[in-house]
Amino acid sequence: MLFTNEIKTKFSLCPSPYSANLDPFLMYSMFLRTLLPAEIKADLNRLKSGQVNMIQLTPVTDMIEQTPTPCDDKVIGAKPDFFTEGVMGAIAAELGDIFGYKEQNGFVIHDIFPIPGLEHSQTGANSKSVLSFHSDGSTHPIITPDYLILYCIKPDRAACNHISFLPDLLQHMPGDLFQILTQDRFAHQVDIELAVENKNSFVIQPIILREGNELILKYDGDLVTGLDKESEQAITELNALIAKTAVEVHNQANSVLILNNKKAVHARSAFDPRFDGTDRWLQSAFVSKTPLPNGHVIDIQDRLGLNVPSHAKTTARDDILAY
Ligand SMILES: O=C(O)CCC(=O)C(=O)O
Ligand SMILES: [Fe+2]
Repeated sequence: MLFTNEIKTKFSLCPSPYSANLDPFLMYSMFLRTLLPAEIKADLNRLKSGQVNMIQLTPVTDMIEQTPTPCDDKVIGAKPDFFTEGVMGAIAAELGDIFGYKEQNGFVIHDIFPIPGLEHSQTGANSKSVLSFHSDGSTHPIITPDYLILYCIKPDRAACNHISFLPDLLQHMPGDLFQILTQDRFAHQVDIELAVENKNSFVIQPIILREGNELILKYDGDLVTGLDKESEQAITELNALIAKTAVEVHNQANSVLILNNKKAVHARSAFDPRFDGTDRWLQSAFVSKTPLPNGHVIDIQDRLGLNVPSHAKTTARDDILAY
C-alpha cells in the first residue's frame, strides 16, 4: 500500500524520536495518524478488536534507505529523515501509547541490526543463530507491550520471522498441559537488556496468564525454565506445539509487521551478517493499548506509581532454588 507522494513528504518531516524530549515526535505522530490510508486504519481496527493477531502492511514506500545499516549502537538515529519512525509513530498512535524501557536505552524506537561480536547472543543484534521464540518484554515487572511494530528497513534473503499464535496453541493443547502452563511454576529470567540492576533476576510467573477476561502468553524460549520436572516437560511440549503451529513471515523493504505481543510469540531465522552497511535493518516499537499515566519511558525505579501485577515478582536465583 504505497503512500502518495504528498503523504510521504509529510511523514519524512517527522521529528527525531532519538531525543530526551519526545513531545515533538509524539505530537507529530498524532498528526501523521490522521493521514494513514483508510485500508491501514481498517487493518489496525481488526487487530485492536482481536479479529486478527497480526497484520503485515505491504511496502508503504518504494524509497530505498541510503543510510548504511549501522553496526554499532552508538550511531543510531543518524538518518537524514525520520520517515520510518513517523510511520511507526502514526501506527502506534492509532493503537495506543508508544513506549520504551529506560533500562534498554530509553528510546521508543529500537534499531535492530547485526552487531559484530554478538552473532550468537540472544538479542536482536544476533545474526548467525536463530533468535528463539519469545514475546517482547515478557519479564518486565511493570509493563509488557500489547502490540509490537516491526518496520523492515532492509531485508535479508535468509532471514524470516516465525510466528505462533496463542489461539492456535490452545487448539492443539491437551488440558493437563494447559493447567501446568497456567501455574507459577516457571522462572523467567529477566531479559539482559532490561536487567540493569541485577543481571541474575527472575520473575516467577505462569506462561499462560489471565489478563482481564482474556488469556495471554508470556514466554521466551531462551529465558524460561521449569521449576520442577513436570514444568520442564511442559516447556518441551509447548516448544513442540509452537514449532508445529508457527507460520513463516517474510519481510520486504518498507513492509511493516504488527503483532499482538500477548497473543503470539515470534522468532527469527539465522543469517550471515556482512557488517558493510548493507545488512538487514529493522526497527521495532512497543505499544500499550491503555494510556500510560507516567510517560512514555518506563523506569523500573518509578514502579511505585504504577499498578504492578501480582504475578510479576522479581527474585534472585537463590530464592528460586529455595522455592
Ligand atoms: O530480528 C527480528 O526479526 C526480530 C527481532 C526481535 O524479535 C527482537 O529484537 O526482540
Ligand atoms: Fe522480539
